[in-house]
Amino acid sequence: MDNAILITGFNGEIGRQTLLALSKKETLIIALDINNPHIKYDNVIYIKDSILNKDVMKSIFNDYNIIEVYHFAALLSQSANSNPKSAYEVNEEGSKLIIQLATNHGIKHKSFVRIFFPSSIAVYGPKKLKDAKEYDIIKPQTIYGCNKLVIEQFGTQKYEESIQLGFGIDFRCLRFPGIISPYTIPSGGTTDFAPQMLHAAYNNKKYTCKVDPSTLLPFLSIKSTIDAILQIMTIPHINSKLRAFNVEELSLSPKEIVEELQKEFPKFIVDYNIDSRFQSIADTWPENLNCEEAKKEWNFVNNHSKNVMFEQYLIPEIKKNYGKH
Ligand code: AKB
Repeated sequence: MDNAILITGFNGEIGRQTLLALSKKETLIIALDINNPHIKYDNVIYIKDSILNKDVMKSIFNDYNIIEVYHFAALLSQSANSNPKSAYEVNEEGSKLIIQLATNHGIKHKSFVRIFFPSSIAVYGPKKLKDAKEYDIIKPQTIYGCNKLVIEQFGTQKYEESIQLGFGIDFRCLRFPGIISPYTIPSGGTTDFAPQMLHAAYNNKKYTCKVDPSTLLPFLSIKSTIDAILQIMTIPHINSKLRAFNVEELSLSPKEIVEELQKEFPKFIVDYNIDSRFQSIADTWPENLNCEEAKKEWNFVNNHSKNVMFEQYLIPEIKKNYGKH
């Protein structure tokens, strides 16, 4: 039986760049998404299906020796609010199924399957925290935040049971802030205005932002996101009971993002049409995250410079990316 890595939701903002990074490894990859791939890599077997298809998910674990799982398939915060039933099914039931199958697989093969789960700042609330720490009071105010918290806790519990047993899963999780990618334009999230503005600025398009210009939220570039995922998944042992770590680069408001973009794209125009469905969520998510635990437990390094994020990475990279098409 071949060793393989399973990745779900590989067409999304994070999934796509994670698959690119994983494709450079020698290991076979099983990549599952409800849509067809945009790019095909040689060492990847593509499956077009849903994580809710139990038979397909079971057969993946039966046919391959799954050693790592990167589980990105999910509905984001705004999509989850509009489709609570699907959010529950995909974000909770689907995630639990994968964690349970991975646990059974680890027990059967007397090993530990390492699982990466992307959690979110949506687990925080109800107040907008400054310097949010992992152990702060968490009362998510959205369906999406509740889904993420349930899976953080389910994965952590399965991890603890696995440690007792000596086999099962090694659950590792990051609480992601808004992610800014020069490669994809996301939709369905509350923090999507940041990457959407980057792409609008490059494409000479006016942008209407649904969040107040002064609202601060934490952000991470896609490059630092992938670096953090690979780093937490590579470290042999995380010597901590904490399984879900904060990661951020910068705390930014829409106004500050526009100012950074206008340095390079001076004609970029943004107006504001505050939408309560976005603002009410942004107001319960932290202003910034405390990343001390991540630094201590697995050497996370966060850059705090707008210059590094925008001038040295996002702007040159978006030019390169569109230049390719
Ligand atoms: C969203 O806005 O839904 C996500 C998130 C911060 O989890 N990007």
